Amino acid sequence: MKRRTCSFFTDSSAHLSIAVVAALVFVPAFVSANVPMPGDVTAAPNEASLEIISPANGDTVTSPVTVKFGLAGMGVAPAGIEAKNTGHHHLIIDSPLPNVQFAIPKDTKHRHFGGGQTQVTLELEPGTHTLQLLLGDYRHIPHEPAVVSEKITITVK
Ligand SMILES: [Cu+2]
Repeated sequence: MKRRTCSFFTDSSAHLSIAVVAALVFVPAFVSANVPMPGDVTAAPNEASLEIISPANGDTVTSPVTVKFGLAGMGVAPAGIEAKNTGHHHLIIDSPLPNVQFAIPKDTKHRHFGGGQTQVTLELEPGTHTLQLLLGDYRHIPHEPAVVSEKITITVK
């Protein structure tokens, strides 16, 4: 009797291990894609708008440059906080708009302001630079419709 129980347990653990290995192999691939499931997008009101208050498009500035973010029709909430009609700012520097179906990349060209900041002071090399704002939800995924500013070009002396 004891032996049968033991053998059943061993058999069941083996199956469990296979399930765990399968989960480890497949789940990270799914998570890294970070695509919201259908119906799981965060809605933004149609009247929401996002702009770079300063500098202005075409400005010539000196580094460091303070960039001020202007959001209307929605509120700012820190990353990780799910609240209706809110999001946090992302500044895209010298880079095209990322695919808005995915979580926004996080690197030197895609800066996240997950603390709810509404401006940043940047050190920029002399030359021309492009700046664009994109709002992300609590998971860093753009809203539907995406709340995005015009892309501006500035020159740093
Ligand atoms: Cu973010």
